[in-house]
Amino acid sequence: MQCWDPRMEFLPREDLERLQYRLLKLLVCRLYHFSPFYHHRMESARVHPDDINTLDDVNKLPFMYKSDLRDSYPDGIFTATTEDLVRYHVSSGTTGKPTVVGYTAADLHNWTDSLARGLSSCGLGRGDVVQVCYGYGLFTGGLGLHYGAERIGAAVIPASVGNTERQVEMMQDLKATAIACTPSYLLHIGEVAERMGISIKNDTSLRVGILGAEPWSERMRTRVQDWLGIKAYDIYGTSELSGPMFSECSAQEGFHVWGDLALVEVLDRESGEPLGPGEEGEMVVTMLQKEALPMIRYRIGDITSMETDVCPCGRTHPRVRRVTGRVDDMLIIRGINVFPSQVEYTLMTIPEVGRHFQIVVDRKGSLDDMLVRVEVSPEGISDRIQDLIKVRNTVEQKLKNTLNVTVEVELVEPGSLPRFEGKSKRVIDRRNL
Ligand code: DLL
Repeated sequence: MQCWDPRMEFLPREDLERLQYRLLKLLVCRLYHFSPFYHHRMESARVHPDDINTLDDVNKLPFMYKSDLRDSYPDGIFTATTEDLVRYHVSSGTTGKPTVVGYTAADLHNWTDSLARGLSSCGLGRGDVVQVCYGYGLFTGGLGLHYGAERIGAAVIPASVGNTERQVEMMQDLKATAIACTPSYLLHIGEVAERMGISIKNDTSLRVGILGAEPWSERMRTRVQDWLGIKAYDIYGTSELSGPMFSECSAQEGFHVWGDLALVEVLDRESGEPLGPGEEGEMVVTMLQKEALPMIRYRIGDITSMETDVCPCGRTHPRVRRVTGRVDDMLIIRGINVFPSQVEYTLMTIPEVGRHFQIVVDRKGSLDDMLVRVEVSPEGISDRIQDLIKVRNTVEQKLKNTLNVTVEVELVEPGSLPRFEGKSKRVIDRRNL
């Protein structure tokens, strides 16, 4: 089995928890005494470093939110001086001011190491050729995966996004064995390859996909693996935590959150109470070793559940299940909560439905109206109107059963919906326009 840091990855659980407690205590002491922001936060929450005496005491600490980063734009809550910084990344700021993340050399080292562990646990190493098709630049995906893949001794193709035909040529010519990109971009690359007369499964050396930066479903994994002949692994992260950090291992049963670097909690969204293994709630992360921008109990807003048993691969670090969406991705349709990931999961169970869909939400009179446009798959194509009506009715019925809300379905031609090179935008909500 490939493994980057066996001593740490297989550390007995009690030792790991002891280490986490020590790191937490150290972090809290450092921030309380040296950072005016964290000092004030802890004082307001009436918590002192002396109150942190077990790992569970983490729940005495106040939460942090994205707004803390925005309000302190660009570097108001950094805990390292500019002399100690070696990199910045900046988030796109689609919902307001951008957020800036600074890194010291040690931060970059740990970030890269977390990726080296993840990539090795997906079976990659020396001799592999990793085509990195996440955006390079201010987005963390490109550079993050680039350095992670280099650290394990793989050869990197820093392809970034776009110029998709060229991507396919490079994949063939340089015999890429792995690709790192968003799941939506991989779908696009697969289709472009087919139009070029190239089957990724039969005509390339690709065997691994490191796919993340947006939600994708288990059903989509099955489809992508069957179609492209690869093993598709989920990778998760956010710029505030460093970037892509936590990926699945060969077991493909959720991503490992490296416990020496991060303490993860899954909490009930309303009460803030901790949830048990398998219970779905909001992920909250404390970065235990970050120097420039430590995050304490950061409420990322992502929804998932945690597994605390030891992974079938033997690694002892906690695992987090697929992120099904963000709290703010949730659509409320006539009072019912709907996640786009539920729509994807349901659609991917229907063979007549292709790989692409779009959700359009509008208001008709005083009622919310949800339309799901789906591309038909080759199995679903027919010139008999009755066949198409049957497919549409099946899709409507299955969506209604899953979502508990009636939605209208429109079948559209293969290739007619937008394709994405980075994160996909599958929801158009016209209610607030
Ligand atoms: O998307 C970092 C990244 C790059 C992760 C490459 C994986 C691969 P941000 O742009 O800050 O950072 O967006 C972070 O994207 O809070 C989630 O809502 C979503 N997200 C990231 N990975 C996944 C995933 C990067 N595997 C936000 N599944 C997060 C579901 C994901 N959602």
